[in-house]
Amino acid sequence: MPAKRWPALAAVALIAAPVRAEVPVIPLPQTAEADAGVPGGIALGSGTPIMVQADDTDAAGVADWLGDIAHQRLGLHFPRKVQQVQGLAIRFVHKPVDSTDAKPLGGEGYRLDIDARGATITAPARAGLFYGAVTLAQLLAATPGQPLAAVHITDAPHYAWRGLMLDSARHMQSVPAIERLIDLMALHKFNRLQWHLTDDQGWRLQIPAFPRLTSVGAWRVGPDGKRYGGFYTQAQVRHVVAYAAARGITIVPEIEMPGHALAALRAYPEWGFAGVPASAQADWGVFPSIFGVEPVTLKALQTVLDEVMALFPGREIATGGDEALHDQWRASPAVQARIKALGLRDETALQGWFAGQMARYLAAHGRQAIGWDDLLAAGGIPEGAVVLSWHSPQGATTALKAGHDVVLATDPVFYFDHRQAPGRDEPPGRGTVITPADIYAVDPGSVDAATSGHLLGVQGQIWTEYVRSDAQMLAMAWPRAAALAELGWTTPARRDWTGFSARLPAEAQLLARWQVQPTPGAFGVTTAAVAGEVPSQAMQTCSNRIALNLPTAGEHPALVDIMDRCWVTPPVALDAPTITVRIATLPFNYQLAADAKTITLRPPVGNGDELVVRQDTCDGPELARVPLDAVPHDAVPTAVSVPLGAATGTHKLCLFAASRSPAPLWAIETVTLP
Ligand code: TNX
Repeated sequence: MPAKRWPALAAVALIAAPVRAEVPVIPLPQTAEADAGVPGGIALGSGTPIMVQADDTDAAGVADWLGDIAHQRLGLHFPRKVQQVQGLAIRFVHKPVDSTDAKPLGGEGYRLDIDARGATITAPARAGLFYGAVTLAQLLAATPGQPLAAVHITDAPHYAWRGLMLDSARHMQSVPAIERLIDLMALHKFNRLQWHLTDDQGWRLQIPAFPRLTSVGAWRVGPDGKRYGGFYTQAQVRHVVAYAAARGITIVPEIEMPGHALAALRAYPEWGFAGVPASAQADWGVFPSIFGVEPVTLKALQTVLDEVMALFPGREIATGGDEALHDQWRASPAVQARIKALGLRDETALQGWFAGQMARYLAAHGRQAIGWDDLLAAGGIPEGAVVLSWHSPQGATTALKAGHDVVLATDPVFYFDHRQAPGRDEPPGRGTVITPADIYAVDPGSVDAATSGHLLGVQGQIWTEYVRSDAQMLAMAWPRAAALAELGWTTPARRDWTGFSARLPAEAQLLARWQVQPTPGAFGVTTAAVAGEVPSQAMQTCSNRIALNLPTAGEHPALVDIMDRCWVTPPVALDAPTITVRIATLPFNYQLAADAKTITLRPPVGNGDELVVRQDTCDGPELARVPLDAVPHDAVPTAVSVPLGAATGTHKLCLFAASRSPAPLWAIETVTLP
């Protein structure tokens, strides 16, 4: 035996240890070994053929994709060949990968060899062939026109579920923008797009069985008094589904129930209870509206699911389940009778029962329900359903312990509606600053210790209350989704922020080629401060409860806590100054349910609303109190002069709007010192 081993050991001693290669690819491949055999690199350029084996339709589809993006985005022409090519070529080899790894590569795994023969992508399945092509595309995009360094990459994902969620209900996006999002997701090896198609503000999916869902439910009058809306036709949906499938992405449609149902209930009031006043239709937040539980309503929703299943071939169908208020169920004698008849404990258990009805219906049709982790409280995650945990890590751990499959969709860190940087140039969004580094710092595996459930992966949510354009939607997602992609794909041992940030310049170039314009702060660029000017984004909100970076009719958004219109500046030098406060009135259009009672209102002394300035803290000495009567109610920031009397020294200032009502919503844009 020992004698036989000798040759092998000698061979090992003669071959140089593999050199880990730095590759400008996000998410980082699991292994990349430099190949010193081709010092000048490999010139793959226009004229290099792409070779697929005859009859390999999977490889042919992937080759089409690679050829198209090389042509459209990189200006390279790779002719397609099916016959053998002897020289330099891009080759697709559809067969199991000989991996030296103990763990065999699954269907999404691939090997990419860049060497004297060109680029060879070997994978057992279409998904792997596609990801090999994606890695090659990123390498080509990183050094356009230059030879590629020889490298051998073996790669496979850490998690099975690498998702984004797009809210097309609050604001909708054009089909080309959704397809651009899909392009970029594919380029970062995402494989799920949860498409949030219904919510209180709009029903966006054409359902021929119930035409009013779109003729009525797709339209509303927004806070600006303008009619807003639209929907996706079945033909458009089929197009998007096929477009995504060609790029390895399964669309997971989401039909919200039983809450977030106002748009459907405006269309079919008989499916629920008393509606909300027309003026409330402009609101964001959590509405009391909820579907009823009569058999006719459940049947109608299952008919909707029939149409959904016909459009979306993927296994998972999301049925919402978040933020359902039970007041209307509590107040309804019919619902109460139903709870009794079903032998249920209460409304919470009824929501669990409701979710179970839908999950069983989907399961009977070979599909799998997905729901938000609010359902845990309902004791009602139906067996076999996947849990989307936005209350993670706690929600995730509870669900995992109960044996469920879980996708981490944690708020706020995986919520891409938050602003990305503290600067005033960021577009509107929610107020917590979530940077790519914040996302990268999450360790998804930490929730999975010692549970019988299964962490499927990670998902980033693009909620769109404040995302009013296609361009902003893409800019909210990227580059943050690149950080998330790496959490989903790359093994924890391979991840490090320094390495990731070294790859961000290549990422920025990639985004530019795909016409995404990131926000100024997303890559850490800060705009120079204007002397003496303190924008709201540079102040603390006093209680930081629901801080939003809201659009004004001025040049910049204003950061305001809708639960307490009160700000504290950084320390500023005072010398009996008169400061200028630019302040605007914004619509107060929020459904806050029971939380509405907890809004902090600081009463004025006079009849009208007032701006109050105090020294150091909000209970400190009062420096000024000026009426706000002259400020027009039109969202245009208006300059108000505030003399601070005899104040001297360096102090923080607390500024708040004193008022008796939550409306209008006072929002400070800037404070300027002389
Ligand atoms: C909560 S998270 C929601 C959404 C909102 C989001 C941002 C979750 C499952 N529901 O309805 O869009 O916060 O405001």
